[in-house]
Amino acid sequence: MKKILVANRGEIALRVMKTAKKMGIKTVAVYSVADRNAPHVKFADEAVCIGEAPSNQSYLLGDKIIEVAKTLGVDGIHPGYGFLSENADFAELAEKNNITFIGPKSKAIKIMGSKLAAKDAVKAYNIPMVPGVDEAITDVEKAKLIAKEIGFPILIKASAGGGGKGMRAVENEADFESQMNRAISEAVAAFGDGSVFIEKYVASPRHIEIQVMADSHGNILYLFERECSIQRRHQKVVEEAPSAVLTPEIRKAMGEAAVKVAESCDYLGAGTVEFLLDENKNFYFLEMNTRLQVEHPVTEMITGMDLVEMQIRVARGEALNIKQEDLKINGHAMELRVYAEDPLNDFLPNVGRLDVYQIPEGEGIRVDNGFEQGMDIPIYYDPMLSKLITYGKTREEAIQKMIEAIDAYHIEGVSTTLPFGKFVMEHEAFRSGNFDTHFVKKYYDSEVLKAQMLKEAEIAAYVALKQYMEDQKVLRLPNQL
Ligand code: MV4
Repeated sequence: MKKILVANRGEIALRVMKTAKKMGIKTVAVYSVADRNAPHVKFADEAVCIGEAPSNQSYLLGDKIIEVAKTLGVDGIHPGYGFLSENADFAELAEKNNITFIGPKSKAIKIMGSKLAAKDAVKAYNIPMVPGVDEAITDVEKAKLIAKEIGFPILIKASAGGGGKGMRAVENEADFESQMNRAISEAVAAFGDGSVFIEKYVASPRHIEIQVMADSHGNILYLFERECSIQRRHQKVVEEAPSAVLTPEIRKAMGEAAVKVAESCDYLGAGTVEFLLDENKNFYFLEMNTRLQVEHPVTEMITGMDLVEMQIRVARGEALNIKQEDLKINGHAMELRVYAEDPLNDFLPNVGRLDVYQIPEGEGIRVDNGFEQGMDIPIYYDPMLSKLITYGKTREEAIQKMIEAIDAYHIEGVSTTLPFGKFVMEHEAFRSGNFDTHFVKKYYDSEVLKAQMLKEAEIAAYVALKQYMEDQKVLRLPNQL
């Protein structure tokens, strides 16, 4: 593989290109007119404008991207996350044009893109799953009987949904039929597929996912877990590895289950198997994401592996050169997603110009960033500016480092989730490790954050004033002489 096109933008496009460069592989950026001056465009060896700012006129134009790749003699396409990364037709189109799609085969993308197909694929592999049904509901009365059997509350989920889209909780039998009908019509409207199924509602779960990596020679590794329970409306905000609550035994059992999920769909490359962990530490398979995930850096920090390098190697047919026994967890990593959103105003996107933009650096700090001082944040895409990742020997060290790094991250011009990240890092429930997916809903209060921020601003003003007065003494000296 001599030349890779990165079909993405922002921090992930840069992240992928850096590894390609390290491996001696040339890079091609594609970009929209809104990203003309973006860092990923400047970093690439070649760059081609593929259209207008809206994604559906640029980053989602699979045909156009393949045309660019062919014209420039590209032999591999890395899709990053989002956009075309889990589009089976795009993966297939690349392969049809003799361009390696750096990801799984389209068959695996298709299977895991449908929750019911995924359940069906893993059926023979003894993977723990939440009690429920494993086929689309066609008979509401029959479904109601099953719901009564497993006990309310239950969840109705759209097979084509994912990441929380197309989910509906039902508290009791009386609501069952109307909720079911609503769920079906919503699923038809959102996904063009009205297949829904039901599961027992796990009330206070943790979201724990396992990173897997598969080559084309039958080897599949698990690179341990990421804890992703700190999320807001299905948007992850803080991730960490390892999880504060997994025992070595549960970790091994989940890792081996994840490997079997990968096996069930003949997986290739980097993938993530999502599980729910209930209060009794029972785990249940939820879904598999067939892409490199946003939060992959925490796994890289604790394993010392470069996941993009591994993706490229297995995509070009190399066998994985390490065994499961070679992989060890080393230390602890934390990630905060830095969004241009206002935590004091219901996390409203707060796009504008980055008047000041200085990222922290130092030992144990990694920032996967896609922006520069002076840039405008385009309104057309996800408002994530960067990922702030910290590393320490222990969880406490990683948290402390994160607080320091947040303080050293200077952004003016837009509101960001940095203060929110600090709120999480300082919260007792987070520090103790005793939290679940309801953390933000349960504990976050913008008024509390506002008070904290005011207090900090006040202290900063006093410190500045004191310094000013000290400086005056020195400055006045010559006059007094
Ligand atoms: C669940 C659940 C409780 N019980 N399934 C949300 C995202 C999608 N991947 C699955 N999700 C859930 N499925 C059962 N049977 C609770 C959630 C859920 C959740 C999961 C992970 C992280 C955050 C979440 C927030 C709300 C609900």
